[in-house]
Amino acid sequence: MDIQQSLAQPAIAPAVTLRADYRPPEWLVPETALDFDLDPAATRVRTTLSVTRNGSHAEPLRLDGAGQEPLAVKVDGVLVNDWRIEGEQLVVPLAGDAHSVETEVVIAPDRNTQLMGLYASGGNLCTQCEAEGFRRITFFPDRPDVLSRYRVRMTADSARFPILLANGDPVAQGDAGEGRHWAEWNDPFPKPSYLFALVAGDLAVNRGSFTTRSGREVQLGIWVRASDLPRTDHALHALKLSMAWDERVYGREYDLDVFNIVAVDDFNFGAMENKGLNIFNSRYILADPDTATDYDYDGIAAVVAHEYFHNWSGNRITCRDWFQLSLKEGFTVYRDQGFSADQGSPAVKRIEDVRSLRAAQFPEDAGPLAHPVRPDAYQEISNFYTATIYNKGAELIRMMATILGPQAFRAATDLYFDRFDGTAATCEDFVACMEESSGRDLGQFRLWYGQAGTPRVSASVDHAPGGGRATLRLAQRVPATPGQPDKQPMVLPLKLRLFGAETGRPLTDERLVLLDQPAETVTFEAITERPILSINRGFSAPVVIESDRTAADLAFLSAHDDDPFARYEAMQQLMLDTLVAGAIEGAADHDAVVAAIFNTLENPELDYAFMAEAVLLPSESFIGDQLAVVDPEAVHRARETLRRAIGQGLADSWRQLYAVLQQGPYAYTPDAKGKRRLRGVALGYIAASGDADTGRLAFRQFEAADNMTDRQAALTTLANGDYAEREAALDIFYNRYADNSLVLDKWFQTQALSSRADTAALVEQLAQHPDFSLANPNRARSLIGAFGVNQRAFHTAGGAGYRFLADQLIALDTLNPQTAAKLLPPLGRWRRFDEQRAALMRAELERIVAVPSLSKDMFEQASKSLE
Ligand code: 0A1
Ligand code: ZN
Repeated sequence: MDIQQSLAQPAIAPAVTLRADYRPPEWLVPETALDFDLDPAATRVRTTLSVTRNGSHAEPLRLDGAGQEPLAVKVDGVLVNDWRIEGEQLVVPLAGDAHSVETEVVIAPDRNTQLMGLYASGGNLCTQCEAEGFRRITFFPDRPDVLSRYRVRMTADSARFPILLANGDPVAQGDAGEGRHWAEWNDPFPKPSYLFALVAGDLAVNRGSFTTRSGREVQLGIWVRASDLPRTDHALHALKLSMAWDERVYGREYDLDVFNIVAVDDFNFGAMENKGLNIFNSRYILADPDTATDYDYDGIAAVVAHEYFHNWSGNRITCRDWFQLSLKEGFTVYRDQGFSADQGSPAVKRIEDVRSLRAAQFPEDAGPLAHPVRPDAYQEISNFYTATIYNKGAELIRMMATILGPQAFRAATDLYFDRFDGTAATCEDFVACMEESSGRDLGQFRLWYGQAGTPRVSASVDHAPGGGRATLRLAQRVPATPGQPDKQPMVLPLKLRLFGAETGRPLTDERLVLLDQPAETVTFEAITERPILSINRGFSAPVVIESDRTAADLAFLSAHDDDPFARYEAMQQLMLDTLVAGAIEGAADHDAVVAAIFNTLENPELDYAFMAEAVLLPSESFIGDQLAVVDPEAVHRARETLRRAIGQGLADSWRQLYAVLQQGPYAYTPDAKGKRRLRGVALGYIAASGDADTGRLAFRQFEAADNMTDRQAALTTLANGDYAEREAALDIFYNRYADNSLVLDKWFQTQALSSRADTAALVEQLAQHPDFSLANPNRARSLIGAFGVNQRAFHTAGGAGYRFLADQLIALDTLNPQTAAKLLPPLGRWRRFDEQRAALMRAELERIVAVPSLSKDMFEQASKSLE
């Protein structure tokens, strides 16, 4: 009955699914009718499938389940008993080529701690079916290439669940007697089971409408608990902007009469694109100036857009199998990045996206969990919702757009949407459309889908003094990754330009070089002064550039490059070189960095948001990634020393900026956001200078702030230091927001990310705090997830941080394997550390793998991390 809610079997050599084993489904399911008798303790699900044999074969119908026993099985309306359970599948022999098959099960949403399938959150009922959650609701061929039309009937207690929502359009509703009511929804678009959704609850709605360019009026609704209603306007606005943007930029219109979004507090990921009924983690819906930062506002708009864009890139055209996940995710991330770029500064957006690629995807690609954008094998598909599938996948689309150019790319996406509408497609289908529409050969480009690892490109320019020709030597190397020892050269689209070292003028136009050989030279004529190379402009390829540019050349580019990304990048490289020298040698010359920052702050042509990005130092983890063996304390010292030099060397500039950037009442405009961001950076550098008034200054900002961005910036500064005001600020913040779980997450996270020496001990204490709970994924991530990426704290000598993380993951795995497995990767980076740390980290991984009845999610991640 409800044994389906118990967790996975002991993780002894879980089965591996191979991409090469793909076979079309044996049975199709053109129509699905679901009848839910909803109750948190025992929900009865009656399912009627119309099934048709696909091709000529004699195989029985196989329906996926997750441990549940069918209470009854009917074929063409008649009870049968010749069915059997094989593994987790219900197998029903069928004589003809078309039948109706009915099943009935009872499930227990209130015992569902995995948050997959039908579960309870905040007293409401909701679903999450991607990737394989639908089988936890009912028996079904739970694979993305079985597309079905769904009709859903829900009956529930009228007082507890006054609102009943499902995919598609509402059809009818009525009274069911005995205090219960019912509603029926119909989705006319065939869809895979992972896009199924229902919500039952006591919800209030912020309604809007959008008229599509062909004149269809769409009713929009953002559904939340009544007290959260005032915090839904930003999401609703972002939804309307997204709908207009997709029409304008991709020619894609919405296709149903209603589009609903529901926010829930307990959610494993960010949000889910269920057809016509998106379900969101509330952190990506709820915002007002008092509780959400500018970063949160931007994240909400991006995720609302992402899920909305999936209606075409994901729902109308879905994935044939889960190995094709990046078909919908990489493309949709690329689309949401374009949307966000158009709302504000494209340069700043690109910098942010590259920063997160480097923070999450590069280490993944360099570690034990590296996998291609189109993987070849998995044990648990939930483990493949990764930065590689999403963010590197988006970079692949971006490179194709760069190679084709904007018009040809748009023509190619039109072809793709037209040709594959209503089908389950592959990454190959997408690339073939790019090729066919543009006439370009993308044969070698396809290696990007199959080869893991971040390519490294070396670049150096020769120029004889007084001579007219410059020669650029390029070479590429793709590092070995698990299961892929040898790599072939890839196609790397590199945008580049030369600048004159003497005049500061560009010496060439921007060129797009497609590096597709192991090594190549590019020549430039009529170069009359020493050239300085600007390469990978706009981050045109997701690679690491190794160049011999000096500190002086990088400082020059940081001041003169006309590509804003390249300018930022030159500054980052200059900082990184200085920090790496500091970490390895214990000291470094800081003057070039300080001077370059000064020039950036003094440049009247730059906007504040860009300045803020450009003057921020690379993170400790990213500095660590550049070292042969990471020494977390040396990295921390080098970074703090440089921060102090910048703080002290430019003390007047920071003070002046801090005063000048103070604003009147809060506004959410690009200019106001930029000012807040740069002022926050200035406060950080004032603190780094060590001036005695820092605590007072930060506390004053903390108290005077009329918005969360300023308040959180001040709190972060205080939490990182040893100020008298530190405890008071943390207490005030906690008490002020004690009933707002999203803000309490910030309270936990800010402390877990602290750069103080005692953070590891503090995090252990916070895990005992009455407000800490592993049952809520946001809360678990805010403490455990943040701690894992705090390089200094997590790697505190002695291994207490490793033990703590492993303890938490083992506990969390019994509740929610998916969320637990996502937090494991920091332990898998043991190869990057000294022997002592590596041994301690391995020991914790071994302890995890040895846990009896470990989930297959955790088993896969932990065992691969040990290899
Ligand atoms: N398709 C969603 C991501 C997602 C994946 C799995 C989930 O289940 C726990 C939830 C959401 C997206 O790309 O937004
Ligand atoms: Zn997505």
